[in-house]
Amino acid sequence: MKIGLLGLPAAGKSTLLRLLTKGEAGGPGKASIGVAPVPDARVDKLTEIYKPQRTVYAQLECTELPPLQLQQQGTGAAPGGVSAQQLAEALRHIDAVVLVVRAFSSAHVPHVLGDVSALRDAQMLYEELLLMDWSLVETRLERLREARKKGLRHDEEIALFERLQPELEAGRPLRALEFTKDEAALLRGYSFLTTKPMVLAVNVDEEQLRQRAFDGAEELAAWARERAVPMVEVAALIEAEIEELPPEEQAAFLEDLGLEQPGVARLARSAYEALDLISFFTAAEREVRAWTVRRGTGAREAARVIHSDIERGFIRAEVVHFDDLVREGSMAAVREKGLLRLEGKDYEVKDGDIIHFRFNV
Ligand SMILES: Nc1nc2c(ncn2[C@@H]2O[C@H](COP(=O)(O)OP(=O)(O)OP(=O)(O)O)[C@@H](O)[C@H]2O)c(=O)[nH]1
Ligand SMILES: [Mg+2]
Repeated sequence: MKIGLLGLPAAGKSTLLRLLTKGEAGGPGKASIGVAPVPDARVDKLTEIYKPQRTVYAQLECTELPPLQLQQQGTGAAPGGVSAQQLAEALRHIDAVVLVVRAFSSAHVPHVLGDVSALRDAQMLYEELLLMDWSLVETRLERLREARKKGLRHDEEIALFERLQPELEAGRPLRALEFTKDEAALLRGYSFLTTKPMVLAVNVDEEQLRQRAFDGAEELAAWARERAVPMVEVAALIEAEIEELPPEEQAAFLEDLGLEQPGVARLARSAYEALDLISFFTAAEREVRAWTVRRGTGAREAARVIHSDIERGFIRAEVVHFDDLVREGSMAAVREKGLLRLEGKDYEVKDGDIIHFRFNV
């Protein structure tokens, strides 16, 4: 699963990527792709219980997309950068889009449009995605109509695409529309962009973070809510500074800012949830670890994310839910109360299941 950071130039994408990936990516001279741990209080709790040699959080691959150039918006400004087509191509390879918009003001970093408006920027990015899909539909329709002149029928596809255009023009992403099974199958062949889940990251400065407000915050929140886009505020620059501190000092700084956890942690979590991913855990003295599957995955298939041998040799899954373990306090108590379940290959894994797989190879 890969998430892509999309934004105007200097919105703070690289700073965010560096934070998300704990310095693996996004720095000067570093890759623009890296792995972000997804924070999870349940994993912390299991670590407390098991005191393992190592703890591994769920992970998301994160990448910075080329900045959206303004000439793509028809304003004729800003040379350089990649073409709209190259950007669309880069976007096709990602599973969820994080729209990064800037609310911070800075004399050192001028905004490409002169003034700062997070709402305007969010709208611009959103409309760009709609436009890219609209163009894809348009190109495809032209080809299909040409083919029809030569006697080739593609009536269903033409009807579907003709329905999509006005929806996209009205600002509705394909994600919000309903399709029949056949239509959905047709669409899957195209990797449209507005079918992907989106999260909005608002990059605020220290003052805005302390005030819990920035210009236009309410309008932006309403805009995001109407589109069912989760919105997360992050203070990229300060959080990056806090990251540089020794771990024991970090908590005090976060607390001073009124934060329970860094904004970037909430961002990773939001993206994970927007992708409809769930975590199951393996827990032992050696390692406590969160594993990622799509909601609805069966036990045997889930075993594959650990190792293909476990999937192949699957016998059964011993499952206890995280909540049950924490309530009972220990695995021994869980067993005693009969809360440890034996499940077969088709058992649907639930978010928060702690699983021990029995297998032989
Ligand atoms: N004051 C302030 N400056 C910030 C903040 N976030 C990022 N910056 C600065 O803005 C500049 C651009 O940040 P980047 O993270 O490189 O932004 P970007 O979106 O990756 O930029 P491009 O890749 O060039 O499009 C850097 O000088 C950052 O230090 C912030 O929250 N507050
Ligand atoms: Mg950058």
